[in-house]
Amino acid sequence: MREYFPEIEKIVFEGPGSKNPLSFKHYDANELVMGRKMSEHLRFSACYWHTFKGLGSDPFGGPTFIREYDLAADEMEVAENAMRAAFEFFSKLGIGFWCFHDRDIAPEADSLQETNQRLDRIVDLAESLQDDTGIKLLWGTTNAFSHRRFMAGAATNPSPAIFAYAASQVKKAMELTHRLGGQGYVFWGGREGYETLINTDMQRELDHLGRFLQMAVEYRRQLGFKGALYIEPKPKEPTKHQYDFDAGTCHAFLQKYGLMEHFKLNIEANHATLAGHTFQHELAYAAANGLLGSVDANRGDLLLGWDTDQFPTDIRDTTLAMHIILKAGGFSTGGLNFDAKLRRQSIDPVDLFHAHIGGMDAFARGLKNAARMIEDGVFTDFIRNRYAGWDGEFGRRIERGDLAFADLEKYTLEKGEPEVRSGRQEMLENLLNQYL
Ligand code: XUL
Ligand code: CO
Repeated sequence: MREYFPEIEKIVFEGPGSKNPLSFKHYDANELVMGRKMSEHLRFSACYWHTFKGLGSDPFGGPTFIREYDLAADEMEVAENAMRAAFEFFSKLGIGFWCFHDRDIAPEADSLQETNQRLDRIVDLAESLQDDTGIKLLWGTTNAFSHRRFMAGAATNPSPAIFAYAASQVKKAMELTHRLGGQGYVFWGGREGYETLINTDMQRELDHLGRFLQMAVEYRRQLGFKGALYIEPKPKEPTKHQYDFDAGTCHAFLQKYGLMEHFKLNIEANHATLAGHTFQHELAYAAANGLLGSVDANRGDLLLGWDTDQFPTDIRDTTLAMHIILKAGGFSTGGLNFDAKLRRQSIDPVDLFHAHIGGMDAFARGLKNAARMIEDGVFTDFIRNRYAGWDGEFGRRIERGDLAFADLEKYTLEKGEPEVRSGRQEMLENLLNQYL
């Protein structure tokens, strides 16, 4: 069979002392961390769109990457070659999962019928490649944002016909995800937002989005799809304001439309920072509200205000993220999907390997650091002690709802000025650095 990465051997763990750039220094799939294999904790996934369909273009220039699998004349042959190249890549990298949008794996044809037939054909191939390699689908999703019909949104489009088109697309993509044994299905509101309120009925659009997702829940039940449904928050880009702004906004939305028990969140690092939060904040908010589902692992750039989707390399970030994920009990259906792309000048296929190896090693270090932080218990103990007053009788009575304002006033008049304590931030920051 034709190879698309002939110069690359299977990437193996060689340890931190290795000088071989095409090896893992920290990610050892079978190493046990807190009693569980690293591969099971981290559940790494590669994404189809950036890794195989992103070709280095930016708003100022076209593609810079030339890929072997793109060279066939027929577009379906290109699609099949790309799928074979993808599975060769996943196998050589030793990554257990992948993710796709419907339109990444098969190009759109002139009618929905024909597009769906193309999808069936390509999913036949994906299914057999999954069977051959044991690589699994982390989640599937729909691209209802690139085609011009979706310029004013999909589920939030002013036109019910476009809402229906998007629903038809999601229905098909859910079926394909189910067929491929996908462990989840993502809703990222590509253009579910607005450019200006002068032409937008926000209340109506939000109600439509709520109804759309209720229909997705109904269809999940009908299909017998057992995978999780996720919303992926993002505050802006491509629209000026995206309705799924951040974890908090999605939480309110899910509650309003009766969707809390059906959805979790797919938290993306660069979307968190675009929303003015840290990656850690979004994970912590999701975990605190039972919404932590999956992660799109990447990073932004402090000096650029857009979604640069770079591969994660910052050990502090991966450590703090894994600390929250481990404390929340780890992933079940979710995982760490590299929703990240090569820089425009990284034109060689080998750059794809360097990028993923770096991301996997960065999260492996994060995992090991976070496990030590949890095993040593210093941060947990500090936080427990900081709130210890709430474990006493008085604190418990407030939490239980036994006391009212008048009782608290009486307590305060009796006890006088309360004691204050240092938050010890600098000491804890120094301590954190000892784990990195
Ligand atoms: C866009 C983004 C998407 C979703 C899937 O910013 O993150 O690729 O992850 O549609
Ligand atoms: Co994403």
